[in-house]
Amino acid sequence: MDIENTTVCVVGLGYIGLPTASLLGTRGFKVVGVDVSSDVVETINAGNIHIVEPDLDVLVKSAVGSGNLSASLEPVAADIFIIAVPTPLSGEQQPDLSFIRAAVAAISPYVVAGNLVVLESTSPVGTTDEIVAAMLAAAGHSVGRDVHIAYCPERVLPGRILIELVQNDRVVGGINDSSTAAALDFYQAFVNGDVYGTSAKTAEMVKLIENSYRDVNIAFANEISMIAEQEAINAWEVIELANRHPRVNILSPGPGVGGHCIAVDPWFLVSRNPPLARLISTARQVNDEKPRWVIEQVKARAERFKRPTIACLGLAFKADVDDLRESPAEDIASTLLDEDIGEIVVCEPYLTSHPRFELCSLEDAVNQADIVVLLVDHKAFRHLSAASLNHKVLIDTRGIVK
Ligand code: SAJ
Repeated sequence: MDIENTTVCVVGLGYIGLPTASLLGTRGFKVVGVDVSSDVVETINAGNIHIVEPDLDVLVKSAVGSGNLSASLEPVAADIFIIAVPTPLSGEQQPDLSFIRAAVAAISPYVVAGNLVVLESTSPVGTTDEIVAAMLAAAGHSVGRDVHIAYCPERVLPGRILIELVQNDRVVGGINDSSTAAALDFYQAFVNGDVYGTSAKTAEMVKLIENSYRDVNIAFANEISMIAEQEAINAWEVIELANRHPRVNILSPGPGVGGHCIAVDPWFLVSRNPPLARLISTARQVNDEKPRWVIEQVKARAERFKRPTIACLGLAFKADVDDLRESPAEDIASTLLDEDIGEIVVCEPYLTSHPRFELCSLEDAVNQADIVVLLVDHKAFRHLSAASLNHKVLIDTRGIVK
């Protein structure tokens, strides 16, 4: 592929679009990133970033500085279009594909023969054919012949996005063989992992089952933790010992499943196939109900105090990120406050402020507390032991306190 003479238009400059656009820019592609927010566009054109991700600031600065990356409110003509817009859940756990529709409508006037259009947003099976290809065909484009269309799911882990964008294997699925071939050619130009070609529908389902697999496995771990608690057994020890079996690999229980992917994507499988996706749907419910179970544990422990001070350690949705999206930790701390279970003090080392909580140091939180609720396994909490917590009442939802 002639990288230097290939132009790419990336629609959506969020957690996936921006790292992808800046990576492509530093590899020599001429990239224009498109976002509906003028703040985002200005920030990026100034060489800065609006999201927190290790090393992304350096990459964006370098891509913008080299002249290979700029941001715009409107799409531009390009050889390759990448759509990386959000696909949230609307009410009743139904996927909201309006951002994809808007992105396809926005690029359609700029698409010409010879282009490749790739959807990266996590989407229900069939979206690439039924929305992207259908809309472009309805606009008069000869899809699959003149205009190639493919789906290529992102697989990167927040906190490791830049490493995983390059190292992870990728799956690309075209709406026909020539579309798959065009997409393979593009991704092989900047991915070090292997790139596998398949159909668009298969690639869409691959993405959804990856996150559903993790969700089901975590739900299993969460269910074990509730049964173990009932039996007065340490769930993490049970799982660690079971995992010594060569064919058992159970994940870790926690306060629930957060983030914008694993707590959302499995519903895309359920929504199209409700009677068939029973296990996936039940796992979602088990994980969604785990925060309430933790709250009930805290309430039960709080009964012996007149008005306990409860220290919540961590608010982020997982370890060592500042991201609060769908965070079970934040949900638990907020509910304890709403239900007035006691005085709530919060330590979240990755945030400097929070709209509901005054944040304090770990030491202050622990000193004030009658009950310590460990919600996130941040590095800063991993040295904690029962002794360092002065043997206070402890609810360790992550199983890290020694
Ligand atoms: N969690 C547990 N126990 C575990 C592992 C995770 O309770 O053993 C919880 C976390 O605390 C967190 C949630 O699950 O609340 C999700 O965290 P995660 O680290 O499992 O996943 P994400 O949401 O940060 O990223 C996932 C990844 N998918 C898989 O590992 C299959 C990532 O590769 C995807 O690119 C990303 O979703 C996405 O964008 O879809």
